Amino acid sequence: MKKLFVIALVLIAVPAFAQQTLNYSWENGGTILGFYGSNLVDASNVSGPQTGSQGSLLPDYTCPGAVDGTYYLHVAEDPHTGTPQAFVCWVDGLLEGDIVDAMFYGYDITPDISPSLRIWGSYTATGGDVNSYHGSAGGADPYTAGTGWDLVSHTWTFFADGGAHGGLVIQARLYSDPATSDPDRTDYWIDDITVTAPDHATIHFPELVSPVEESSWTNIKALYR
Ligand SMILES: [Ca+2]
Repeated sequence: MKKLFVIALVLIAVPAFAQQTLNYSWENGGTILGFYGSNLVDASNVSGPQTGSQGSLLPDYTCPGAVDGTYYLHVAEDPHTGTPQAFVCWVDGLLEGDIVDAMFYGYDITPDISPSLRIWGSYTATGGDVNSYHGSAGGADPYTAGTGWDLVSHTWTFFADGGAHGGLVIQARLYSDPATSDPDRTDYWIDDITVTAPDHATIHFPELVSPVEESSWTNIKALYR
């Protein structure tokens, strides 16, 4: 009887799928996997102190450097309009009911007011790529707290929509002030994303794109002239 009880406890303790947890903090020189909004601009891999704009209502501000390692991500909203999204991770190969947990740091020095960031998600089509948008997956209501490098996190229960959805994009959403019609721009910094997903899924983070891959055919020919 006692042995049966122990077996039952073990069965309860084992999750349905083994989980994997991966971390990425832009140390490979990557930027973003994609974006939404033509005003998501100047995605770049940076290091050390960075000074940028908070829009026309607030003075410029300076991020002291990476929260983890040496490098981190910079993006900007220019001009202010809508809610631009930077795609910082893509989890593909997900199944109905899978649990995906993600967190990253966004830099914010203004408590309770914009500029701020949020963590959000969107679905991608089964068999599609990171840009095969298939609807919002929701996200976390809280914004970055405004204390410097602030952690935002969310847990999604994957909705496969009968097999139409196969992946989840994890986004950094940008909220500038004023939300529209600002003559200035707002700069944002992001670092240190950690994602947990089932073993059968694939977690994609930004990679360094080599100059040759980015070159036009003309430039490639010039390299070998
Ligand atoms: Ca880093």
